Amino acid sequence: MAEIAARTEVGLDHIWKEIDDLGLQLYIEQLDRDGFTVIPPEIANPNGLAERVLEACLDIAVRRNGERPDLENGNSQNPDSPVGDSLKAILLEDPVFEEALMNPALLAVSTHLCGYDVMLSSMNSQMKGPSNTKFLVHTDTRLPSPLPPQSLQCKCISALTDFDRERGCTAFVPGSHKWNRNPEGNETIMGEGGSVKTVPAEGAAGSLVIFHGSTWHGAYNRVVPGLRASLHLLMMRSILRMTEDFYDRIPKDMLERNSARFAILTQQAIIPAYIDKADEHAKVMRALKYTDAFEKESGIALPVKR
Ligand SMILES: O=C(O)CCC(=O)C(=O)O
Ligand SMILES: [Fe+2]
Repeated sequence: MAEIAARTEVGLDHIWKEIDDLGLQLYIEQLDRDGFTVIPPEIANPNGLAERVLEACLDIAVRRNGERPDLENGNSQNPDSPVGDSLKAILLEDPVFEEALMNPALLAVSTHLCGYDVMLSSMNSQMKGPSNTKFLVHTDTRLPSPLPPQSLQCKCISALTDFDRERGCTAFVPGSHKWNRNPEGNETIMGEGGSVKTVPAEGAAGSLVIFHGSTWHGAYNRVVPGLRASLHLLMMRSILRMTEDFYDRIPKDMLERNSARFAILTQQAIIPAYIDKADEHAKVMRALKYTDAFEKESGIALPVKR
């Protein structure tokens, strides 16, 4: 039964071709088995993307906080936070973030998990220094248990500096995405006093960590000097409410220099709540403009035209 349902899923042939072309088969297998995967820089870091993203993030930190983070020896400004310091809402600040969103490996794997109507919900950068505060194990799907088996959303974490356990990388409970529930009690605690066994998502700078919305995860404390830098993209199915608002906020020239898929990814084809029939009509027509352009560009019909 599941196989028949899967074959009728929109764009399935396209996505398998993308996965094959990019050499991602093994990583998709790991993702489906363990709930997470780490794609190496050879595939996930075209044209030194991560290095350029890191530079742009450091520049934003200077603009916003007046100080350039010291990756070698610095501390978080917020050392009690397990996530360190966040730079939020950065997509519009530098064209390199458009490239980070359009990274073919990121899109292929996000589409495998969430379908061709997947959208960018938020993009932020994190810089984390040494800390003792425990990062609690959680899922990113903000629903009470039981969680649905399909991924409602997925998180893509681009490692901008090396990721390993002592440098405070992301931690996963392999296979937990199949348990369809959130961790509870001491399942949320890693290490002493906890009952979950986590594994580190290790990889050189330029690697891309991607995980299913129901995968239990947290992060290890950094125990060596300096900062771990990462870029986090939350990708969500289009029926959900997005974290950041890109609707009608993407400049025309940005839409023009990118593909029709970029407009879908940046929420241009959503239909926000309407107040009357005329408003509904206007919003549907606006959405259709972007949906049609995408369908023409890709030959892929989006699942629902609302
Ligand atoms: O910082 C990390 O490695 C994980 C953070 C996290 O929980 C997330 O981005 O969903
Ligand atoms: Fe998370």
